Amino acid sequence: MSLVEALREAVGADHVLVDADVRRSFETDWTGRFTGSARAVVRPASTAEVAAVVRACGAHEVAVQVQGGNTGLVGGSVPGGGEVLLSLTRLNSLGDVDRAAAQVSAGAGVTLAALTAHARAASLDVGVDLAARDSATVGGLVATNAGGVRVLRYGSMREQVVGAEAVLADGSVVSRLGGLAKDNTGYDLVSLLCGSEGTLGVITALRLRLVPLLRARSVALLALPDVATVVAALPALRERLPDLSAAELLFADGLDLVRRHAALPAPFADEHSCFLLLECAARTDPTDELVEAVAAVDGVLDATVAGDAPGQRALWAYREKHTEAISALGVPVKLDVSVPVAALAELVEELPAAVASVAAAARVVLFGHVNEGNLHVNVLDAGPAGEQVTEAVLRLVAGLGGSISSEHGVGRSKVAWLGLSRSEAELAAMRAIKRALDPHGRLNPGVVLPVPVA
Ligand code: FAD
Ligand code: 2HG
Ligand code: ZN
Repeated sequence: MSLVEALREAVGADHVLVDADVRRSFETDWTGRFTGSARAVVRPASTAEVAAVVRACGAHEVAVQVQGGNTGLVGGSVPGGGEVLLSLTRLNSLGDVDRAAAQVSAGAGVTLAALTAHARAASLDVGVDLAARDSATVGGLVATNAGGVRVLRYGSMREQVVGAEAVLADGSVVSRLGGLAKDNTGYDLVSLLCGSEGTLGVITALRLRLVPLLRARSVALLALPDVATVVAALPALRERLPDLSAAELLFADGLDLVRRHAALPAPFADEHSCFLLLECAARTDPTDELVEAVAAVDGVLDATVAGDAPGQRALWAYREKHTEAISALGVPVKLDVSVPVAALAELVEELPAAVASVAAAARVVLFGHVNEGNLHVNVLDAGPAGEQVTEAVLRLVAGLGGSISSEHGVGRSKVAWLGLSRSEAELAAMRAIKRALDPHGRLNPGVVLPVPVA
């Protein structure tokens, strides 16, 4: 039996897409920077079908490219060339919310928006939120250990995971969906899958922790002179605001770009260079506590607080529209780094010169999640110097004791630079784990680790 015949037998002929035009949207990533051709796109609807696909690919010695919502920003969701692309969006079942445990089971292909709506209907909420919520799937969020705008309060995606079901490279299924709050029975395979970017197993379902639904919100946008002032304000803000859920950093050039892209008004009468967006969420209106805390911040040049939902959405738009506004201007070199918070001001100060030293005409747009020292570095108009820009930025970050990937993952784009953030001993341990679980290198070859996994 040919591979395509075996795939049709596994998932049904309607869900094996071989036509080049139909495959195309699956083969290019969200940024438009990464593309690769797949032998076929396969759309299974159950864990058993995923296992059958993985076994069929194994029998034909063909690799598998795993894909959820294809919103990843590091090239890890599209083929290198010649793989079978396994799209998981049909694994979209949602279990009843278990209110006693504050947990829910979800198929890997459920979008973050669908999960959130489901949790909220049961008066609970999802701890993670990010702008790609309408397309990003829970499988992808766990596979990348996504962060987003509420890490400050609830942690990254790993912290929301109670259990998982996954198909391993040999087609076997591991399943820990029982929802036990305590379970110390050896190696934590579920945790290992978090952040493994599809290289150790195909996640098919998850058991997720939910958080209280806090309906009362308040959002503030502060203008401040510089990053050092923002960072200096953080400890007092965290102390005074037990309901603090988000602290996001913006700069004038990014804000201008978003305003032009989305036709938004200026937030303040005067021009300012640096902005901090804060959100508090609570059971009762947190506006007064937020206003008092903002008034006590040293160095505030201007501030606006929105207590009502439309005003809050308007302030969040300045932050959330950065990614699409940047992409509307071209394909950026997209870097996602973190440094110790104490080094963030130094990083922001040194970045433009580091980029200009290798790409004089490049335009740098910065924003990020300030509490975690997480800076998103988007470089437009780098021309042929994309790799030099990457090297200059990542070496600067490593020199400041930072990470070359804060929340988006390694994907294909950071593989060559992993040694800047991981020691040789760590890399050897990672390779050993990969070889043990995927000895033939069938799952997402070229993602996280180079091929061959020596
Ligand atoms: P994909 O893009 O399809 O895949 C991402 C990786 O996970 C790939 O390596 C893929 O092989 C693997 N994978 C996917 N599904 C599975 C599965 N079921 N089993 C095993 N492996 C799998 N990220 C953040 O961390 N924080 C943000 O704030 C944030 N904001 C974003 C805003 C926008 C506008 C966009 C476009 C992206 C943003 N992202 C953010 C990046 C992206 O949304 C996340 O990385 C998300 O987790 C990807 O989910 P996905 O379903 O789209 O996965
Ligand atoms: C965000 O925080 C995302 O909005 C996307 O992580 C970052 O576009 C980016 O560089
Ligand atoms: Zn981010």
